[in-house]
Amino acid sequence: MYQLHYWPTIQGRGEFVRMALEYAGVEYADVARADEKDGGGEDALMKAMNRKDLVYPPFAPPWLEAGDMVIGQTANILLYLGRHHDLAPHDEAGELWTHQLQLTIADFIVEIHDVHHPIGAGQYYEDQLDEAKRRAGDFRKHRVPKFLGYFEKVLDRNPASSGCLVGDKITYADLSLFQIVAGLRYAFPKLMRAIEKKYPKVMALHDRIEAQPRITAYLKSDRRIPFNKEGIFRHYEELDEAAGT
Ligand SMILES: N[C@@H](CCC(=O)N[C@@H](CS)C(=O)NCC(=O)O)C(=O)O
Repeated sequence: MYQLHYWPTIQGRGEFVRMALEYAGVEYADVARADEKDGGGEDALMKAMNRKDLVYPPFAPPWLEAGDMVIGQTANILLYLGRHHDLAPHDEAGELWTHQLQLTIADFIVEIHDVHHPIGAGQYYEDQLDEAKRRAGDFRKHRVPKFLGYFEKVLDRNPASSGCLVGDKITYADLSLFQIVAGLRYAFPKLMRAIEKKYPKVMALHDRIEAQPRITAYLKSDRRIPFNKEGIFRHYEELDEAAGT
């Protein structure tokens, strides 16, 4: 059985892996989410991170333990899951294209995070509020349209015209794009209400993923951690407007 190692109280980057595991119907242990008495909790994650016996140590959570392998980097974990659970095409070009889309999503995730922490991830939000406001204006005006516009274009150009990003089947990249839309709606509700209609294919893909039976069940379950102010997607009233500056 797979062991997912990630922070126990946030969706964060771990959620992109959880979405793939849940959609594939794969059994996994979300290690740090177990009770402390059963070896879970943040301490367990810290302990796992400080393991001295790992010859190939991951840089940061999430990582996935699959048999003897310890696989770090969200996009790399998804590359692995895509291959083993039919969540991506099996030909080289299709596999790389899906991975490329995921790496672009990874870039977007960094920018989404940096809106509320533009100066330092380890510093309090309140201590970088002015910079966060400036960053948020630029993010809303330039970066959200650029990324969402890109994915709309990819959906539009998919030769299979399937409504999915790659070929005619749901891949982990589609699951990740769902999570991006869900997160942006939570963090920037005013902005999203104002701009969503410009990206009809992205929004339709979100709805289609949400309606997949295993995903619907997962989203209703207590395995899905609610969005909160510690994750990557954070709702701060002062960072959300219908437009950018
Ligand atoms: N590029 C890595 C980034 C991993 C990462 O930044 N993880 C965060 C949690 S979402 C973390 O714990 N970072 C600790 C740090 O950067 O010091 C990935 O996509 O998995």
